[in-house]
Amino acid sequence: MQKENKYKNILYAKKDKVATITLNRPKSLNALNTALLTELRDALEDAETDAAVHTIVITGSGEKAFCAGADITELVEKSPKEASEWSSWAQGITTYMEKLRKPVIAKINGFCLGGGLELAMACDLRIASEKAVFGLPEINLAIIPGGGGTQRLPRLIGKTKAMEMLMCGEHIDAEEAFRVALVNKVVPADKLDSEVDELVKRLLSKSPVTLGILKDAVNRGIEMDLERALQYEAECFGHAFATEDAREGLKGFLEKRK
Ligand code: CO8
Repeated sequence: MQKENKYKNILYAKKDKVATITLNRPKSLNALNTALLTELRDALEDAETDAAVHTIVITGSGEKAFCAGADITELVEKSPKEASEWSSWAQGITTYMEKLRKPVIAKINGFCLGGGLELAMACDLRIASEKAVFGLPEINLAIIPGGGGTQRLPRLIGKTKAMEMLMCGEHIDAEEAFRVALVNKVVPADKLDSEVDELVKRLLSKSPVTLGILKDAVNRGIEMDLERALQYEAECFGHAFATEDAREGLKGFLEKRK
C-alpha cells in the first residue's frame, strides 16, 4: 500500500498486484470534474506502467454513489467549443482505460449515472451492488452524453434498449442492468467487496500478457468487419503463442501441471 496519497480527488492504492482507484468526492456523489479526471488519467498511467500491477479496480467512495456523472457546476460554465473539446479530452481518458492492456473492473456501489456510467462502460467487467442505479440522464439537462455514452451503450446492450435509456433519461435498477447485460453480476451491498475480490483472484491466476492480448483482440476486433476481425484474431493468436506463458501453459497441460 502506498504511504502517501498525492491526489485530492481520488484515492489510489496498490496492493497484492491490484491497483484500486476510488473516485473520492462523496459530497458531490463523486462527480467528475477536470481535476478528478486528470488524476484518474495519471493513476491509470501509473497502474498501466507498473509491472507489479496485474488488475485495476475502479470504485466510488461513500455509501451512495459510484459516480453521478460529470460535475454539472463545471459544465454549466462551458461554451459550445469548450464543451466539445472537453468531451474529446474526457473520451481520451475512457478510451485509454479501455485500451490499456490490463483487466479493469468497475465496482459499482451506488448511483452510476451519466459520465459515471460512461466510465464504467469503458471497463472490462462491471460488478454492481443491488443498490446501484444506472442511467444516462443527460437528456434531462437538454445535453447529450459526451464520454462515449451514445456509442458504447448501444454497442454493449443493443440499440433498442440504449435508445430508450438515452431518450427517456430514466434510471434503471441493478436487476434491470443485469437483465440487459449492462453489468456482469449483481450482489448484495455487503457482498460487493468480497465478490470483486473473488473475481480479482480468478483473474490473477491468468497470464497478464495473454489477458492484454485477449482484451485487445476483443476491443479492436469488435470494431472491424468480421473478415478483418478474424484475421486480427489470428494475428493475436500468434502473439499469444510468442509468450513464455503460452509455452508453459500448453506444456503444463500435457505434463498435467497447473
Ligand atoms: N454534478 C455536480 N454535483 C452533483 C452531481 C453532478 N453530476 N450529482 C449530484 N451532485 C451533488 C448535488 O448537487 C448535491 O450537492 P449539495 O449537497 O451541495 O446540494 C449532492 O451531490 C447530493 O446530491 P442530491 O442531493 O441531488 O442527492 P439525491 O439523493 O437527492 O439525488 C441523484 C441523487 C439522483 C444522483 C441526483 O444528485 C442527480 O440527479 N444528479 C445528477 C445526475 C446527472 O444528471 N448526471 C449527468 C451529468 S452530465 C454528464 O455526466 C455528461 C458526461 C460528460 C462526459 C464525462 C466523461 C467521462
